[in-house]
Amino acid sequence: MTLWFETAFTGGEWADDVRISHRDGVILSVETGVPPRPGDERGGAALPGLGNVHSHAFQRGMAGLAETQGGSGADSDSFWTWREVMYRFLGALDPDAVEAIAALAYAEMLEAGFTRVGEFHYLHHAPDGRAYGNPAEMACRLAAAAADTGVGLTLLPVFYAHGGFGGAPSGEGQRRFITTPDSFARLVEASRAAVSPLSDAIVGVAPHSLRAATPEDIARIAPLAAGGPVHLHIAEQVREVADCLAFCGRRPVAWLFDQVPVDARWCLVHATHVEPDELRLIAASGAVVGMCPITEANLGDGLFPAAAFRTMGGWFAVGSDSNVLIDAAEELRTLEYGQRLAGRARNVLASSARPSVGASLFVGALAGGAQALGAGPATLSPGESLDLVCLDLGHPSLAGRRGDALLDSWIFAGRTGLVDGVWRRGRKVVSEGRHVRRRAIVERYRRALARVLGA
Ligand code: NGQ
Ligand code: ZN
Repeated sequence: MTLWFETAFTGGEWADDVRISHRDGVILSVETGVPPRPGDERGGAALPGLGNVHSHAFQRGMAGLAETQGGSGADSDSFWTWREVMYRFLGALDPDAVEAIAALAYAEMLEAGFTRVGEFHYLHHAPDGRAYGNPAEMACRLAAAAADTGVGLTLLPVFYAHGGFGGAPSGEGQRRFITTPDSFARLVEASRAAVSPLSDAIVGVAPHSLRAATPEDIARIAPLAAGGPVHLHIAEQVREVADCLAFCGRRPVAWLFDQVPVDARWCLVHATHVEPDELRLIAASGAVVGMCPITEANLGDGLFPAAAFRTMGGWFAVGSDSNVLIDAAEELRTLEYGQRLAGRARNVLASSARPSVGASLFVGALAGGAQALGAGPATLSPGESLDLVCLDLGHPSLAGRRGDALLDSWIFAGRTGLVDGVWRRGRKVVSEGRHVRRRAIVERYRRALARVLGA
């Protein structure tokens, strides 16, 4: 069906009275300044769908369950104790539960305005650490959740071999993640088969971190991406930086660039603790920094120097990571607010070329997200996938707004209900703010969680 919008952010700019036709999930034509024709489906403000570059879908199932103090006082809780809670939770997950949880996470992503997800997938094996009959069984379940919800999937099978720098042995809690370079190559092959039923899935690879993969491992496995994206967690916690310095005398980002060629196919997830010379290395490489502001706040990671990085022309994107709360606008808002609080300033991540903070954040994350996910340029233009988010112009938060003010008001002043319809690959998957399969997906999720949590 042909779509017509009162206004649309087609590429970097706005146009009014926009008519978009499509076939087989791809945009055929975009006309501007034209009235709707009978039979057109009408909407308010159309935006290209945003990429969510970093998700561990299964962690959606434990959202809110790691917010109680474990020992005595705030000092007893850290990223590392959170990780223990997370490992205990994943110990109880079977493939059915993973599929059910991922379907809810992906439905919520679409409802929030994310149309493609980078799934950083490391929960490969059975609870006893043995591979499933199909080594990509879990990847099949993630693909099924993507098919069920319609979200675009960039699957990033994770290589995880060690428990710390220098190839330190992995722990019990990590046995579901572990592969060798050889078994990982088979897993990537099986992952390609797992996503083959999806029309436009992309497969990359993800060495988990410099703790879990040595530079030699990374050099061996990065080519398995075969031109697709390469993602890596890096420098998220100060302890990780200290351990890296103790091991090799270099900081994580500096060491990575010493050891491995990093280019625009790479996404460095977090990169929180970086010095100016490391920032310059990242910016010059064209790699995308995948910030996950809500999760980074939740885990007490620290703040990436995003303002300085933008000044250097660095590429960035956002990810929902732990999925403790899935909301595209809130990721962008949290990103800007972190910079404001740290710098005691206002309107930080904008420029004289684009003074609107909301538009600067959105345009930046759109371009960086598409690049990091190996997808098309995320514009509403002929030949591109019809991945489109429509904001409700009747919502009070958008009253009287036009142009970039729509993005500012969505991101900074929106509560719920601003995202109205979402189309993914030409299919309407969110209507009146709700995923079209929400009821069934929630029902299955509730059953799975009752089983997993023993409630
Ligand atoms: C993960 N998540 O793999 O889920 C990690 C925690 C780790 C984040 N870093 C585990 N946010 O880094 O070892
Ligand atoms: Zn992560």
